[in-house]
Amino acid sequence: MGIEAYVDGRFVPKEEASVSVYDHGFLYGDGVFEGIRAYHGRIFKLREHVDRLFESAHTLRITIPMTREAMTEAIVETVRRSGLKDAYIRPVVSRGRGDLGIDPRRCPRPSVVIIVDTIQLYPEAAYQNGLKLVTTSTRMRPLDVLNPRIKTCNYLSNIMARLEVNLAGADEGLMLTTHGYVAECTADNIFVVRHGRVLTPPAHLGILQGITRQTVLDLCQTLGVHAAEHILTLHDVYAADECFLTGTVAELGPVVEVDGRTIGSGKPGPITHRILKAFRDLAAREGTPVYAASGVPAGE
Ligand code: PXG
Repeated sequence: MGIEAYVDGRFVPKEEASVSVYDHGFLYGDGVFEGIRAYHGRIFKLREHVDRLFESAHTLRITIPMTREAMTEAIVETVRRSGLKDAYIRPVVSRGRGDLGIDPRRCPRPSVVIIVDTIQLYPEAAYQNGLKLVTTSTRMRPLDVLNPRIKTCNYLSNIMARLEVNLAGADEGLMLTTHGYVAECTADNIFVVRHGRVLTPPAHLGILQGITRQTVLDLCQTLGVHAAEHILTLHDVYAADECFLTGTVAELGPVVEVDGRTIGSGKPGPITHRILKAFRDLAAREGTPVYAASGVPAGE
């Protein structure tokens, strides 16, 4: 069975799935999206992702033409039709089809697309050997320009940063606020470990409030590991005992080098490994079942 995408209420083979060239998501990046994972036939943190999608759209005054329950069901159904147990899911809602002008009033109906596909994982070596980061000269866009909490289809500042990462031959890029505080990476949040304490930049600084980030903060509490939001500078990162990134794709990615400085022992640290294991255990047992409802066991 070929994979189908959901496009405005219809399921279309992925090769044929498309939106109009007049869609303002394409013309202006005027839209919002989510990146979600399914593990072993269960969708991880689905409610949190759907809530964030609706909140992002609400701030942009994009009225998603379906309820949260209908969106949730459409996501589950798109995965179910794919037959995939481990999947990457990409709901996208754009302003919709308009004319050649930015005015959203010309777009009567937002477009809703749900793409499901296999997930391209980081190689296992990245988890064993760790990632190398560089700080990018491209800063996080300030809160009063475009709030980074909104997961918009406009990723250009992150992409500008990613170009710098590629040029440097690094694995990921660390982005600072315009005041020089550590914010996040181009597609992940960042944590450091120092003297047994797990620290991550505060949400109010202007970052994407990652669902993996929140899961890690919650897991630390369960594990009895001290974790807190804290303002961080590059010095704090360079001097950390451990450092790791969090994101739906990366899960927890250990960092062993930042701007040519070795972090800690230069190997993924024990606290990072402990939290990664707890995260994988949680992801393996939690989540919205995709196949159980249709009578097909959501087994291994
Ligand atoms: N920061 C940024 C800027 C992100 O885009 C995260 C943090 C992590 O958030 P979650 O909720 O996933 O823990 C993200 C999200 C991709 C891709 O397909 C991934 C993201 C964004 C855009 C593309 O690789 N990650």
